[in-house]
Amino acid sequence: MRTDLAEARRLLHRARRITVLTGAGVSAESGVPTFRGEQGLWKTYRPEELANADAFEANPELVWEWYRWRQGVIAGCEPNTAHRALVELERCSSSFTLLTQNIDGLHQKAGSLNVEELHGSLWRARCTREGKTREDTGQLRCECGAWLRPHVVWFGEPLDSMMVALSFHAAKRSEAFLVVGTSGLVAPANRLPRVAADYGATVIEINTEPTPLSSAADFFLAGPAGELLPKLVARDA
Ligand code: BJW
Repeated sequence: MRTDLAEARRLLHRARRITVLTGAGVSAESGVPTFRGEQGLWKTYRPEELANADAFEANPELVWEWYRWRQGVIAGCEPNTAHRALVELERCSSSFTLLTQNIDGLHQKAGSLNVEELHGSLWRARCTREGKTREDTGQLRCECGAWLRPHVVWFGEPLDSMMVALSFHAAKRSEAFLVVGTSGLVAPANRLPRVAADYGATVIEINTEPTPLSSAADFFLAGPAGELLPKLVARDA
């Protein structure tokens, strides 16, 4: 595994098809708490208490209250230089797919266009009876009388099958695959970098810490995404 940013940049700019997988670390410099680690959201709130279907069934108001609190925190956050570098990378690429595990919407707020939200969106709700999704307007119940729930993917729930198929397809055909700010602990997203590597992509990981994905990466760039991504994406450096 190499750590040479200039060489990683050269290979990235040569790639015709680019896929990026992001996690909570990409939004950390915007002030959005990550899940795990010292400053992680789950140090304060245990996921098994709130981010799962059983918890919702037992106490939907409490789960909604937690999501509303997170909406409040994230509504005050702006995209950072990492999000903006990915907008620039998309603008200059002929084929670009951004796969994000984040539910905060900051990639879209920055201006990214081709974004797949693998774990759903903090800003959408879904009817527990009919399955229809809508913008979250603060309502707790659907017109049909059933509970609305956050349109996010909790543990043990399947991701959207079309999105999963699209993600693996993108990984397999990419020439460069960037993995940014994810602990690489959560399946199925954590399988994508290795699949991309197996199909011949140059895999470039950016993280403040090594992860279980680092062994599959050709390059590991250690440091904050907001600092390293602009350097990696810059054409005239
Ligand atoms: C920086 C930085 C900076 C910081 N710059 N870097 C055993 C038992 C039960 C289940 C399983 C099991 N084994 C496997 C499973 C499956 C399970 C899973 O993977 N569990 C593992 C934890 C073991 N997966 C699932 O259940 C998934 N579904 C599934 O598999 O379905 C199968 C199925 C098929 C058919 C029918 C039924 C089922 C669903 C996973 C859903 C994950 N959902 C969450 C919550 C979303 C809602 C919410 O937010 O409330 O998604 S969990 C949470 O983790 C969230 C994230 O998207 C996800 C990944 O976290 P991420 O992004 O990696 O964040 P962190 O905090 O972990 O890491 C941050 C990283 O950034 C760190 O590395 C830092 O170093 C770095 N960093 N600052 C760069 N400035």
